[in-house]
Amino acid sequence: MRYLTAGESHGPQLTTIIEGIPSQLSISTEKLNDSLRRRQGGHGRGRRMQIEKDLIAITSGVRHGKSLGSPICLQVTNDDWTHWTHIMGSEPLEEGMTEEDIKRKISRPRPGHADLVGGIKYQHRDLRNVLERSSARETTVRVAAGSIAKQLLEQLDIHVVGYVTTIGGIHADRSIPEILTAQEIADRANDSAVYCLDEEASGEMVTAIDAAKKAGDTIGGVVEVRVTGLPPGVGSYVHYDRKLDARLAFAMMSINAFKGVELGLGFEMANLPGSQVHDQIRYSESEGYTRETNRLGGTEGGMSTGMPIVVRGVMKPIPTLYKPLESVDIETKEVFKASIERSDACAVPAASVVAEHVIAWEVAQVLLDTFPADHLQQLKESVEARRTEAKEF
Ligand code: EPS
Repeated sequence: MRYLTAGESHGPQLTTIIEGIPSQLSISTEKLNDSLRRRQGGHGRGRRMQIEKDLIAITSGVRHGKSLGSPICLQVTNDDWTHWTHIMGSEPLEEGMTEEDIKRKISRPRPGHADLVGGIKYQHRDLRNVLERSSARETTVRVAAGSIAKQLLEQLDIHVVGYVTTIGGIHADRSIPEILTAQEIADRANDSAVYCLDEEASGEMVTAIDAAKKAGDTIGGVVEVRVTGLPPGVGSYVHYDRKLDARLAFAMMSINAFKGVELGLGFEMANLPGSQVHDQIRYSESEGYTRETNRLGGTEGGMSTGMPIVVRGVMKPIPTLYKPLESVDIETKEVFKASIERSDACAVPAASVVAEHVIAWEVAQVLLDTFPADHLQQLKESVEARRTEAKEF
């Protein structure tokens, strides 16, 4: 399984082409649009989200609601494009016009963004050419690809949910998701303005976002993704590039503005003895092998244990600040203080939706590496066989 995305933030549309989804999978446009809607939400989003209404168009690979096994193409229109047709059009400039005549040319790289290094790398003197693609707008179609993966996993009783655990130094009670089902977690996250399961912390997070916005600043946070129902042995201890935990870390770090990843107790493990880190093994006829605790976050030796996967990622505060930071103009080489027109004060809630979907994609991909299948029934049988083998082992 693989996918590629294309599209600029203020271009006509975003596209993804997905390859390797088994045939015979029911694909719901409603679920796809629901994922896109959730990604657009969350307290702290800026004005751009009032312009966009992200809706999916499926243009190949699905017929009468079912996957065909051929590449699936998903497209989302940028409504803002109508304001940018001249600035972002693909046609050559009109005769006599230069890049200088185009409005919104950027020569002032924003600290913390891809602007400066991307400009050097591709020799773009108009840094808009970098900004347009490095923008988190691209996560729209990554979520769409992940929604297809989620729909595949649901058919196998594997559920993936994402939510916020920290914003701007305010922490949710980490024990809450332990006692909830995947559906309960999803419902509770949806009820919160910041997709956080802890009601009290949610309120404080909203206040913190408002305070940051008022101060012209931005704040980051931590998101957590849980995967339940994954059978044991998905991934590999044999090859470094097939390790499930390594692949999850890659997926999480591939999200715009993410700077760190941990599984289970994560970095806290540095402070604890082995006896308080590893999970003791238990056996019962009804459940097979389980672990008494889940401090390792659901993987051992690069493979799923059968316990829930618990993976967290940290998002840095968005670097587009109303409060100016110093940078250097690439034309004049003069120091300037950047002042920005439009930004999100906090996109951590939206990032929890992105994280849920990129992790779902990665899990589906590693699952299909472990159990290759052309059609859904074949995959179902392999997964069920592994569950039985694990119990009878
Ligand atoms: C983004 C800047 C803002 C965000 C955008 C990501 O967009 P604009 O520059 O148009 O105001 O709203 O996020 C999205 C468009 C999105 O769909 O999430 C950036 O610079 O990364």
